Amino acid sequence: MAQDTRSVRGVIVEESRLPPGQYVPRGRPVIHYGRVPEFKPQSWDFRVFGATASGEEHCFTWSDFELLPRTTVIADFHCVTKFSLMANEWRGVAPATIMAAAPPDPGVRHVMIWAEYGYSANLRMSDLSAPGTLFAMELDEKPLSPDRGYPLRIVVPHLYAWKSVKWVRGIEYLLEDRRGFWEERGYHNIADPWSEQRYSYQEEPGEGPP
Ligand SMILES: Nc1nc2c(c(=O)[nH]1)N[C@H]1C(S)=C(S)[C@@H](COP(=O)(O)O)O[C@H]1N2
Ligand SMILES: [Mo]
Repeated sequence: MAQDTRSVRGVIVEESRLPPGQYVPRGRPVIHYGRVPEFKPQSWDFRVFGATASGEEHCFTWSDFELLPRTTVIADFHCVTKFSLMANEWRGVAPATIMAAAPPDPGVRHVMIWAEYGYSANLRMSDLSAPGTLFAMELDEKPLSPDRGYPLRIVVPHLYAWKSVKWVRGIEYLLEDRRGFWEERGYHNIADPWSEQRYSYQEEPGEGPP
């Protein structure tokens, strides 16, 4: 069963509970595939492309992005390898802010989140607009460290953490669902930790692209 989400003086607080099969490790593991990319503020951009309402691509520079209003989310997150990181305080830009600046075509039900080096994860539009989902620039009142995704990562705390893409560079609006990096390599298309949607062989009809 999914957890409750509350809003306390403008801060989104996800109910803290351990999903089935998860444990709280000692320390705070960092994991990713490949190397930590270098941040180059001059050439960094955030592209919103694919099925936009206007048909045009929208591009934010780092100085545009830094000026967007920020909100705070306090939430746990759950890696499919079974560790969970509890009570993270993320601060950054709500997906709704990006979608207002660069709206999707009304037919868009899915998105691909793109990162440096071509890492990607697909999300349903409903997961992107869930109250706990955030484009985070800060963790626990400090800028993200390079290995946690500096300067920008998405956090999707209600799904397994491979969907919480670090070093994000854009959103692609999709008219048809498509699998991202791990979803193509045997992981579940939806990835709900509360029902242990770990692997693609567990998918029910309708939970993944045909
Ligand atoms: N760009 C990118 N983002 C990524 C990954 C990755 O390999 N590349 N790994 C994911 C996985 S599997 C997990 S568990 C979390 C880990 O986040 P953390 O290092 O902050 O604990 O990042 C996710 N985001
Ligand atoms: Mo993970």
